[in-house]
Amino acid sequence: MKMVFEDADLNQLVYNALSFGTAVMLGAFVYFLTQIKSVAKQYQSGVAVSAVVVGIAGYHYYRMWSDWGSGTVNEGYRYADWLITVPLLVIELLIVLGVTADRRKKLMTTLVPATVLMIGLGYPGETASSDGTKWIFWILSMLPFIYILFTLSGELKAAGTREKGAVASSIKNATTILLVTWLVYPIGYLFPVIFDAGNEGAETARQLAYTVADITAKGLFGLMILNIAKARSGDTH
Ligand code: RET
Repeated sequence: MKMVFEDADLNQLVYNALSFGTAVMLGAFVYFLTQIKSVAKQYQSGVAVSAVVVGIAGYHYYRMWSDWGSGTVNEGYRYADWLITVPLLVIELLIVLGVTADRRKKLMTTLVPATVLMIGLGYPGETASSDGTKWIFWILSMLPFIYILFTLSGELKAAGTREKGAVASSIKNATTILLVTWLVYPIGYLFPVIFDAGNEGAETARQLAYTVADITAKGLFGLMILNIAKARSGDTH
């Protein structure tokens, strides 16, 4: 078998993680599909978007896993995946957050381009081999990242205090998941920079960090979105 890494154990570890990612995303896809009708009509599109996100990710994980198995790695799948799914995650959140349609539109017109910019600026750094280039694109990508996190956490906090009971607590849970998981990405990116570029341990840590963060940011976050939508629909069990 051709391997991406020389170290067979690390190679296998990443291979298994990508396989696990594929399975979770596809399982979550089926689950979210079954849940769309369980919430009130105006929130159904939020749950549908969750399904679309994990469906798209399931395909990309399948491609990354099968490529890894044949000894090649294409970081383009990961970035193509983020390019589509990160704006969708922002949209699904805004659908269930209970902001006015006007405010939602305004937020989308700044947040969606910011997510595209963040991912677009990350890709040249991710594929560069020099540490200097990686740092430059990291810093550039951090600017829209910080803007997005500040804006979203402000909206989430406002919604958390505006709402009561089950809706408020489900919004608080979603806030925690969002803030913690999104922070993993810029840290994971830096593993090969901080350690030696080409260091297989650092590359493995990066792949595992991205995979765990993707499962949490799409799957677990999708469950939180579903909880908010259910609480809003008056169905709190
Ligand atoms: C990059 C490049 C380095 C700097 C920053 C990054 C941020 C990436 C993020 C990705 C989020 C992905 C999600 C996927 C979920 O499905 C591109 C690694 C800031 C925040 C939420």
